[in-house]
Amino acid sequence: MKVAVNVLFEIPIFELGENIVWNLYQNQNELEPAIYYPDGFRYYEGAITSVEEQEFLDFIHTLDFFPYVMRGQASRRGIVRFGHDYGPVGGDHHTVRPLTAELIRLRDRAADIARLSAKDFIASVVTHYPAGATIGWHSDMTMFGPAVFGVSLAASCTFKLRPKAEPKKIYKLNLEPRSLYVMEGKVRSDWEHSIPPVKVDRYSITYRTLK
Ligand SMILES: O=C(O)CCC(=O)C(=O)O
Repeated sequence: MKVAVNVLFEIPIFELGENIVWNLYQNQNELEPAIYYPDGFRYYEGAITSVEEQEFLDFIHTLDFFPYVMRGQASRRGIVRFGHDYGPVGGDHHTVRPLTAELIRLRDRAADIARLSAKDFIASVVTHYPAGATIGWHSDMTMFGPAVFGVSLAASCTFKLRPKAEPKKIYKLNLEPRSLYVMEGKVRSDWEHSIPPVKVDRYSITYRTLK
């Protein structure tokens, strides 16, 4: 498994349009590029195997997704919440089930990799992004605790991050299927994230604690 080092980055390397892209790959030795992430962001490729991914996808395909509604507008992405009910999905309220055995297994695996306390992550959201679906700029609700983690399934996507104080400074990375990311500290409190339109079906499973 490729474990990324979590270090503060400092140097904008190149610019794309009006956005300064802070995606830094700085060769510190010739074999392993050092990857610089925003403070509090951690990324682990290969957190689960392809066989496990397929098992989780089989489980996911049994779920009924609700379109996420934001300010009266149904988005293309669908969600299913587990473990904690924090209100209607836009207009559509649905029953929130306890975390299933599959979700607990994935949570425990991911928390072990990320050295987080698995049992504290009582809220989970499974999100389906069909081709063209996005998630706009946001940071996770303040009712949730200081660490959030997510596992990506089925396809990669671009993941964008920007400091709330400097929204034009956008940091981009690729989230690979079967990878795990963690957001805590500054990237959780002082940054926003978004996903531009995905090309093909992608799923994510996000876990949160409550304050
Ligand atoms: O799909 C993802 O990995 C991101 C999910 C997300 O940002 C959210 O649920 O708030």
